[in-house]
Amino acid sequence: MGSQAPPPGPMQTLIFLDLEATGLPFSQPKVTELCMLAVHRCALESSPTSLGPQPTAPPPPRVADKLSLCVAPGKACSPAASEITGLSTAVLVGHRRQRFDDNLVNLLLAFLQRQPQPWCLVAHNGDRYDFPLLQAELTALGLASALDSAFCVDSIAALKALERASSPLEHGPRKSYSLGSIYTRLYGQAPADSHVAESDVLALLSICQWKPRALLRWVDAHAKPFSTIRPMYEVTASAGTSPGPAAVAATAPLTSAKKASPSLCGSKRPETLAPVMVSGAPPQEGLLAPLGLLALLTLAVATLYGLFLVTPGQ
Ligand code: DCM
Ligand code: MG
Repeated sequence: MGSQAPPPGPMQTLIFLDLEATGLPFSQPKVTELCMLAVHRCALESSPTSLGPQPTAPPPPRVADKLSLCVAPGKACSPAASEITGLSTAVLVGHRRQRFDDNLVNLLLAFLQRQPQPWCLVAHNGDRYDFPLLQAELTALGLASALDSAFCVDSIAALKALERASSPLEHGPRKSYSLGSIYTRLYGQAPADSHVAESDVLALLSICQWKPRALLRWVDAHAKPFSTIRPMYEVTASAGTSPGPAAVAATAPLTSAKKASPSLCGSKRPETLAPVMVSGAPPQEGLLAPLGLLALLTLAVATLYGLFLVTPGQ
Protein backbone atom coordinates (compact mmCIF):
# COMPACT_ATOMS: atom_id res chain seq x y z
CA MET A 1 0.00 0.00 0.00
CA GLY A 2 1.41 3.40 -0.92
CA SER A 3 1.78 6.11 1.75
CA GLN A 4 -1.26 7.92 0.30
CA ALA A 5 -3.62 4.95 0.68
CA PRO A 6 -6.33 5.62 3.25
CA PRO A 7 -6.37 3.29 6.26
CA PRO A 8 -8.77 0.43 5.48
CA GLY A 9 -10.74 0.93 8.70
CA PRO A 10 -11.94 -1.91 10.93
CA MET A 11 -11.98 -5.27 9.18
CA GLN A 12 -15.59 -6.45 9.02
CA THR A 13 -14.99 -10.12 8.23
CA LEU A 14 -12.12 -12.33 9.28
CA ILE A 15 -11.56 -15.18 6.83
CA PHE A 16 -9.51 -17.87 8.53
CA LEU A 17 -7.60 -19.70 5.81
CA ASP A 18 -5.49 -22.83 5.58
CA LEU A 19 -3.96 -24.50 2.54
CA GLU A 20 -2.53 -27.98 2.25
CA ALA A 21 -0.21 -28.55 -0.67
CA THR A 22 2.26 -30.87 -2.38
CA GLY A 23 5.26 -29.70 -0.38
CA LEU A 24 7.38 -26.86 0.92
CA PRO A 25 8.08 -23.60 -0.95
CA PHE A 26 11.33 -24.60 -2.65
CA SER A 27 9.45 -27.46 -4.35
CA GLN A 28 7.04 -24.94 -5.90
CA PRO A 29 4.01 -26.56 -4.30
CA LYS A 30 0.50 -26.77 -5.66
CA VAL A 31 -2.59 -26.68 -3.47
CA THR A 32 -4.20 -30.00 -2.51
CA GLU A 33 -6.79 -28.65 -0.05
CA LEU A 34 -8.20 -25.29 0.90
CA CYS A 35 -10.42 -24.22 3.77
CA MET A 36 -11.86 -20.78 4.49
CA LEU A 37 -13.96 -19.98 7.53
CA ALA A 38 -15.57 -16.55 7.61
CA VAL A 39 -16.78 -14.88 10.81
CA HIS A 40 -18.05 -11.36 11.26
CA ARG A 41 -16.03 -9.25 13.70
CA CYS A 42 -19.04 -9.05 16.02
CA ALA A 43 -18.62 -12.78 16.71
CA LEU A 44 -15.17 -12.05 18.12
CA GLU A 45 -16.22 -8.83 19.84
CA SER A 46 -18.83 -10.76 21.82
CA SER A 47 -16.64 -13.84 22.39
CA PRO A 48 -15.68 -14.22 26.09
CA THR A 49 -11.98 -13.66 26.87
CA SER A 50 -10.40 -16.93 27.99
CA LEU A 51 -9.73 -16.81 31.71
CA GLY A 52 -7.30 -18.59 34.04
CA PRO A 53 -3.87 -20.06 33.40
CA GLN A 54 -5.23 -22.97 31.34
CA PRO A 55 -8.59 -22.09 29.77
CA THR A 56 -10.39 -24.57 27.54
CA ALA A 57 -10.68 -23.83 23.84
CA PRO A 58 -13.80 -21.73 23.25
CA PRO A 59 -16.44 -23.12 20.90
CA PRO A 60 -16.45 -21.59 17.41
CA PRO A 61 -19.00 -18.81 16.84
CA ARG A 62 -22.44 -20.22 16.02
CA VAL A 63 -22.69 -18.00 12.94
CA ALA A 64 -19.86 -18.79 10.53
CA ASP A 65 -19.53 -19.65 6.84
CA LYS A 66 -17.13 -22.39 5.81
CA LEU A 67 -15.74 -23.54 2.48
CA SER A 68 -13.55 -26.64 2.30
CA LEU A 69 -12.33 -28.19 -0.93
CA CYS A 70 -9.91 -30.88 -2.04
CA VAL A 71 -7.97 -30.05 -5.19
CA ALA A 72 -6.07 -32.19 -7.73
CA PRO A 73 -2.64 -30.55 -7.73
CA GLY A 74 -1.37 -31.66 -11.16
CA LYS A 75 2.01 -32.66 -9.75
CA ALA A 76 3.29 -35.24 -7.29
CA CYS A 77 3.02 -34.66 -3.55
CA SER A 78 6.26 -35.00 -1.61
CA PRO A 79 6.27 -38.09 0.63
CA ALA A 80 6.40 -35.81 3.69
CA ALA A 81 3.38 -33.79 2.54
CA SER A 82 1.38 -36.95 1.78
CA GLU A 83 2.35 -38.44 5.11
CA ILE A 84 1.18 -35.46 7.18
CA THR A 85 -1.90 -34.51 5.14
CA GLY A 86 -3.13 -37.98 4.22
CA LEU A 87 -3.57 -36.73 0.65
CA SER A 88 -1.78 -37.97 -2.44
CA THR A 89 -2.13 -36.94 -6.06
CA ALA A 90 -3.32 -40.45 -6.99
CA VAL A 91 -6.05 -40.40 -4.33
CA LEU A 92 -7.20 -36.89 -5.29
CA VAL A 93 -7.35 -37.87 -8.96
CA GLY A 94 -9.00 -41.18 -8.05
CA HIS A 95 -11.71 -39.20 -6.26
CA ARG A 96 -12.08 -37.08 -9.40
CA ARG A 97 -11.12 -33.86 -7.62
CA GLN A 98 -10.68 -30.94 -9.99
CA ARG A 99 -7.69 -28.68 -10.52
CA PHE A 100 -7.18 -25.21 -9.05
CA ASP A 101 -8.97 -23.58 -11.97
CA ASP A 102 -11.02 -20.49 -12.64
CA ASN A 103 -14.17 -22.26 -11.41
CA LEU A 104 -12.50 -22.59 -8.05
CA VAL A 105 -11.52 -18.92 -8.09
CA ASN A 106 -15.12 -17.99 -8.91
CA LEU A 107 -16.26 -20.13 -6.00
CA LEU A 108 -13.83 -18.35 -3.67
CA LEU A 109 -15.00 -14.97 -4.90
CA ALA A 110 -18.67 -15.93 -4.55
CA PHE A 111 -17.95 -17.07 -1.00
CA LEU A 112 -16.11 -13.84 -0.20
CA GLN A 113 -18.82 -11.69 -1.76
CA ARG A 114 -21.31 -13.04 0.76
CA GLN A 115 -19.19 -11.49 3.52
CA PRO A 116 -19.28 -7.82 4.56
CA GLN A 117 -16.14 -5.90 3.51
CA PRO A 118 -13.38 -5.20 4.28
CA TRP A 119 -12.32 -8.84 4.42
CA CYS A 120 -9.13 -9.89 6.15
CA LEU A 121 -7.60 -13.28 5.40
CA VAL A 122 -5.94 -14.73 8.48
CA ALA A 123 -3.49 -17.62 8.01
CA HIS A 124 -0.88 -19.12 10.29
CA ASN A 125 2.49 -18.49 8.66
CA GLY A 126 0.40 -16.92 5.90
CA ASP A 127 3.10 -14.38 4.96
CA ARG A 128 5.55 -17.15 4.11
CA TYR A 129 3.28 -19.92 2.89
CA ASP A 130 -0.49 -19.66 2.38
CA PHE A 131 -0.67 -16.13 0.91
CA PRO A 132 2.25 -16.43 -1.57
CA LEU A 133 1.04 -19.92 -2.55
CA LEU A 134 -2.51 -18.68 -3.14
CA GLN A 135 -1.09 -15.77 -5.14
CA ALA A 136 1.01 -18.21 -7.23
CA GLU A 137 -2.07 -20.31 -8.03
CA LEU A 138 -4.04 -17.18 -9.02
CA THR A 139 -1.15 -15.84 -11.11
CA ALA A 140 -0.84 -19.18 -12.94
CA LEU A 141 -4.45 -18.69 -14.06
CA GLY A 142 -3.87 -15.11 -15.15
CA LEU A 143 -6.00 -13.97 -12.18
CA ALA A 144 -3.28 -12.29 -10.14
CA SER A 145 -5.57 -9.47 -9.04
CA ALA A 146 -8.58 -11.64 -8.10
CA LEU A 147 -8.10 -10.99 -4.37
CA ASP A 148 -6.88 -7.41 -4.64
CA SER A 149 -9.78 -6.12 -2.60
CA ALA A 150 -8.90 -8.40 0.34
CA PHE A 151 -6.51 -7.70 3.20
CA CYS A 152 -4.43 -10.23 5.05
CA VAL A 153 -2.51 -10.84 8.27
CA ASP A 154 -0.24 -13.60 9.55
CA SER A 155 -1.50 -15.01 12.84
CA ILE A 156 2.05 -15.95 13.93
CA ALA A 157 2.84 -12.24 14.23
CA ALA A 158 -0.50 -11.61 15.93
CA LEU A 159 -0.09 -14.33 18.54
CA LYS A 160 3.51 -13.29 19.24
CA ALA A 161 2.28 -9.77 19.97
CA LEU A 162 -0.64 -10.98 22.08
CA GLU A 163 1.43 -13.42 24.13
CA ARG A 164 4.14 -10.80 24.74
CA ALA A 165 1.54 -8.25 25.81
CA SER A 166 -0.03 -10.76 28.19
CA SER A 167 3.26 -11.62 29.97
CA PRO A 168 5.75 -8.83 29.14
CA LEU A 169 8.23 -9.84 31.85
CA GLU A 170 8.55 -13.44 30.76
CA HIS A 171 12.08 -14.28 29.59
CA GLY A 172 12.00 -18.05 29.22
CA PRO A 173 13.46 -20.17 26.43
CA ARG A 174 12.44 -19.34 22.86
CA LYS A 175 8.85 -20.40 22.32
CA SER A 176 7.56 -22.24 19.30
CA TYR A 177 4.86 -20.40 17.38
CA SER A 178 3.63 -23.36 15.36
CA LEU A 179 -0.14 -23.66 15.36
CA GLY A 180 0.01 -26.85 17.42
CA SER A 181 2.44 -25.39 19.95
CA ILE A 182 0.42 -22.21 20.53
CA TYR A 183 -2.81 -24.18 20.82
CA THR A 184 -1.25 -26.60 23.32
CA ARG A 185 0.30 -23.75 25.33
CA LEU A 186 -3.03 -21.91 25.55
CA TYR A 187 -5.45 -24.80 26.01
CA GLY A 188 -3.36 -27.61 27.52
CA GLN A 189 -3.92 -30.16 24.76
CA ALA A 190 -2.94 -30.69 21.14
CA PRO A 191 -5.40 -29.64 18.43
CA ALA A 192 -7.28 -32.42 16.63
CA ASP A 193 -6.33 -33.66 13.15
CA SER A 194 -3.44 -31.35 12.31
CA HIS A 195 -2.74 -30.84 8.59
CA VAL A 196 -6.36 -31.30 7.57
CA ALA A 197 -7.25 -27.84 6.25
CA GLU A 198 -10.56 -27.60 8.09
CA SER A 199 -9.07 -28.78 11.40
CA ASP A 200 -6.17 -26.35 11.07
CA VAL A 201 -8.61 -23.52 10.40
CA LEU A 202 -10.63 -24.43 13.50
CA ALA A 203 -7.46 -24.57 15.60
CA LEU A 204 -6.44 -21.19 14.17
CA LEU A 205 -9.83 -19.72 15.04
CA SER A 206 -9.49 -21.10 18.59
CA ILE A 207 -6.13 -19.43 19.21
CA CYS A 208 -7.53 -16.18 17.81
CA GLN A 209 -10.42 -16.47 20.29
CA TRP A 210 -7.94 -16.52 23.19
CA LYS A 211 -7.99 -12.71 23.42
CA PRO A 212 -10.55 -11.84 20.75
CA ARG A 213 -10.76 -8.07 21.22
CA ALA A 214 -6.98 -7.64 21.44
CA LEU A 215 -6.72 -9.78 18.31
CA LEU A 216 -9.18 -7.56 16.43
CA ARG A 217 -7.25 -4.43 17.44
CA TRP A 218 -4.03 -6.04 16.19
CA VAL A 219 -5.66 -7.14 12.93
CA ASP A 220 -7.10 -3.67 12.28
CA ALA A 221 -3.67 -2.12 12.84
CA HIS A 222 -1.68 -4.63 10.76
CA ALA A 223 -3.99 -5.71 7.91
CA LYS A 224 -2.17 -5.23 4.59
CA PRO A 225 -3.60 -5.44 1.09
CA PHE A 226 -3.43 -8.91 -0.44
CA SER A 227 -2.17 -7.16 -3.59
CA THR A 228 1.18 -6.66 -1.80
CA ILE A 229 1.70 -10.44 -1.64
CA ARG A 230 4.14 -11.72 -4.27
CA PRO A 231 3.61 -15.20 -5.71
CA MET A 232 5.66 -17.90 -3.99
CA TYR A 233 7.29 -18.70 -7.32
CA GLU A 234 7.28 -17.26 -10.78
CA VAL A 235 4.51 -18.63 -12.95
CA THR A 236 3.54 -18.04 -16.54
CA ALA A 237 -0.14 -17.27 -16.71
CA SER A 238 -2.11 -19.72 -18.80
CA ALA A 239 -5.22 -19.02 -20.81
CA GLY A 240 -8.18 -21.34 -20.36
CA THR A 241 -9.85 -22.97 -17.45
CA SER A 242 -7.84 -26.10 -16.69
CA PRO A 243 -4.13 -25.67 -17.01
CA GLY A 244 -2.28 -28.87 -17.78
CA PRO A 245 1.08 -29.44 -16.17
CA ALA A 246 2.80 -27.56 -19.00
CA ALA A 247 0.57 -24.52 -18.66
CA VAL A 248 2.07 -23.62 -15.31
CA ALA A 249 5.65 -22.89 -16.19
CA ALA A 250 7.20 -22.53 -12.78
CA THR A 251 10.69 -21.10 -12.65
CA ALA A 252 12.77 -19.71 -9.82
CA PRO A 253 11.07 -19.06 -6.47
CA LEU A 254 10.37 -15.35 -5.94
CA THR A 255 10.53 -15.57 -2.18
CA SER A 256 13.24 -17.10 -0.08
CA ALA A 257 10.43 -18.06 2.23
CA LYS A 258 9.99 -21.56 3.46
CA LYS A 259 7.42 -23.03 5.74
CA ALA A 260 8.62 -21.85 9.14
CA SER A 261 11.64 -23.54 10.64
CA PRO A 262 11.10 -26.07 13.44
CA SER A 263 11.63 -23.39 16.10
CA LEU A 264 8.75 -21.42 14.64
CA CYS A 265 6.54 -24.15 13.33
CA GLY A 266 7.11 -27.35 15.25
CA SER A 267 6.92 -30.26 12.85
CA LYS A 268 7.62 -28.23 9.72
CA ARG A 269 10.94 -29.50 8.44
CA PRO A 270 12.53 -28.69 5.11
CA GLU A 271 12.62 -31.61 2.73
CA THR A 272 15.76 -33.03 1.17
CA LEU A 273 16.43 -31.40 -2.19
CA ALA A 274 15.94 -33.63 -5.21
CA PRO A 275 19.08 -34.08 -7.32
CA VAL A 276 19.38 -31.45 -10.03
CA MET A 277 18.94 -32.78 -13.56
CA VAL A 278 20.63 -30.97 -16.45
CA SER A 279 18.59 -30.97 -19.68
CA GLY A 280 16.60 -33.91 -18.46
CA ALA A 281 19.67 -36.23 -18.26
CA PRO A 282 21.16 -37.46 -14.98
CA PRO A 283 24.44 -35.62 -14.30
CA GLN A 284 26.64 -38.75 -14.48
CA GLU A 285 25.39 -39.65 -17.96
CA GLY A 286 27.59 -37.03 -19.64
CA LEU A 287 30.76 -38.57 -18.13
CA LEU A 288 30.18 -42.10 -19.39
CA ALA A 289 31.04 -41.52 -23.06
CA PRO A 290 34.56 -40.02 -22.59
CA LEU A 291 35.40 -42.63 -19.93
CA GLY A 292 34.43 -45.48 -22.29
CA LEU A 293 36.55 -43.98 -25.09
CA LEU A 294 39.54 -43.69 -22.76
CA ALA A 295 39.18 -47.34 -21.72
CA LEU A 296 39.06 -48.45 -25.39
CA LEU A 297 42.17 -46.40 -26.25
CA THR A 298 44.09 -47.89 -23.28
CA LEU A 299 43.12 -51.39 -24.41
CA ALA A 300 44.26 -50.69 -27.98
CA VAL A 301 47.64 -49.29 -26.86
CA ALA A 302 48.18 -52.27 -24.51
CA THR A 303 47.39 -54.73 -27.34
CA LEU A 304 49.76 -53.00 -29.78
CA TYR A 305 52.51 -52.94 -27.15
CA GLY A 306 51.95 -56.70 -26.50
CA LEU A 307 52.16 -57.44 -30.25
CA PHE A 308 55.33 -55.35 -30.49
CA LEU A 309 56.93 -57.43 -27.67
CA VAL A 310 56.08 -60.82 -29.18
CA THR A 311 57.15 -59.89 -32.73
CA PRO A 312 60.29 -61.95 -33.49
CA GLY A 313 63.43 -59.92 -33.87
CA GLN A 314 62.24 -57.07 -31.64
N1 DCM B 1 4.44 -29.21 4.59
C1 DCM B 1 5.40 -30.15 4.21
N2 DCM B 1 6.21 -30.72 5.15
C2 DCM B 1 6.10 -30.39 6.43
C3 DCM B 1 5.13 -29.43 6.83
C4 DCM B 1 4.31 -28.87 5.88
O1 DCM B 1 5.50 -30.46 3.03
N3 DCM B 1 6.89 -30.97 7.32
C5 DCM B 1 3.59 -28.63 3.56
C6 DCM B 1 2.51 -29.62 3.17
C7 DCM B 1 1.30 -29.10 3.89
C8 DCM B 1 1.54 -27.61 3.88
O2 DCM B 1 2.95 -27.47 4.07
O3 DCM B 1 0.13 -29.44 3.21
C9 DCM B 1 0.77 -26.81 4.88
O4 DCM B 1 1.14 -27.19 6.18
P1 DCM B 1 0.12 -27.03 7.38
O5 DCM B 1 -0.76 -28.24 7.40
O6 DCM B 1 0.96 -26.93 8.57
O7 DCM B 1 -0.73 -25.85 7.12
MG1 MG C 1 -2.80 -27.02 7.36
